[in-house]
Amino acid sequence: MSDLDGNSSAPAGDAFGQTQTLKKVKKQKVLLMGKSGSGKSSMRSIIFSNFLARDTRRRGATIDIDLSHVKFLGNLTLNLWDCGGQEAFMENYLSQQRAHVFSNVGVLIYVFDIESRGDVERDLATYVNIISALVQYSREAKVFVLVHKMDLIQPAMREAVFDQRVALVRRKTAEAVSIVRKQKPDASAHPQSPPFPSTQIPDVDLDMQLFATSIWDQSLYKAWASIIHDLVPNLAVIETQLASLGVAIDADEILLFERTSFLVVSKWSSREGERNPYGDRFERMSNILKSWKHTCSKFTGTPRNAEQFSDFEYKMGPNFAMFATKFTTNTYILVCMPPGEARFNSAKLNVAAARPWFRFLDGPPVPMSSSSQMLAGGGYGSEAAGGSES
Ligand SMILES: Nc1nc2c(ncn2[C@@H]2O[C@H](COP(=O)(O)OP(=O)(O)OP(=O)(O)O)[C@@H](O)[C@H]2O)c(=O)[nH]1
Ligand SMILES: [Mg+2]
Repeated sequence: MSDLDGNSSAPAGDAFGQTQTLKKVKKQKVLLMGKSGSGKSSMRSIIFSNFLARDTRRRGATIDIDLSHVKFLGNLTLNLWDCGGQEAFMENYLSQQRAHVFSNVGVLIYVFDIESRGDVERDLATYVNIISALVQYSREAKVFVLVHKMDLIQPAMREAVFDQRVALVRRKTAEAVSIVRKQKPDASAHPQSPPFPSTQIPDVDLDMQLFATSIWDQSLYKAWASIIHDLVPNLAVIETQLASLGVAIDADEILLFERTSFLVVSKWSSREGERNPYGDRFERMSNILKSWKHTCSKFTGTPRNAEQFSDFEYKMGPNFAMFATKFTTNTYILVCMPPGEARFNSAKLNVAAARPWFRFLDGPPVPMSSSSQMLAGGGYGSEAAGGSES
């Protein structure tokens, strides 16, 4: 089976012997836009190319569009369009390249530099033009607005500054959408959509989320994990299987990370885990494990993109225990649980035994009988490129 975007699906068995339809391949066009210097390329290189935040100071401005294909898990490819934000380029995207840039977009990420004093009006005007073009050519696209460089705002002021910007952006978005609503529908702008009668107004209510971000803390991971979350194929299957594993090993919490970006793909919490008062613990773990990976690379002399650790254990006396371990080719898994040596060791063995049920994360589904044989043979698939920019 395949749809218009070249995405395809196939039936496959799950951990519990049921047949589910697993999507094989999904490609998503992701536009990264915003004014020059707002921090687009910096965040992209930190999340997907293992840059440190301080390395980004040396980055030059992006010329025109920097197109990269990010393989995220085995079955999701992000076609990331990092669009240089200098005015001449922006004008060009909105005029000559309009159809080329704004057609078939799955996600638009618009980055506002919160520190761009004086330029706010101009930035907002550009944003309105971008939203209008997006709605014209890809009215189903999701929009993520990142209010970025929040580290430059005094901590006590951050919430108020963010709320103020959110209100402004929401108002401008509504304005942009209403302008498009008033325009005569142009069926040629949506070659894949059925043409609508000229009296019928297309539904252009935007699916939009806003985040306060900075490359200097975990907020970047929260925003990008949300962006990725809805794009990951087979999420329901992942969630069900993670929950079954969590219950089987009596864990408090399980996190599944993509191996290069360390973004949280999925998570499960027990009732006890849900009582944890630290709401930002998931993105904090992404940040901590990625920093630890960088430290490993520094002390072992291996390249930052190479695999650096297979196992990380932490036992906090009578409070809790956790381990993070290489799981499938494209993922790491983190398990947090009550203390106890026997429980800990048995959980590690069970996580290893559960690997075949998550093989679909690495690519096209394989029949469960053949993946079980692989486990019996001691091998676990071949290492494939995944989760990194090309
Ligand atoms: N303080 C602070 N600086 C940041 C942050 N993110 C990026 N920067 C800095 O902003 C500068 C510009 O970043 P870029 O990523 O090149 O900006 P860009 O949006 O790609 O710019 P163009 O390619 O010209 O469109 C760099 O010096 C970064 O180090 C942030 O969260 N906080
Ligand atoms: Mg750039």
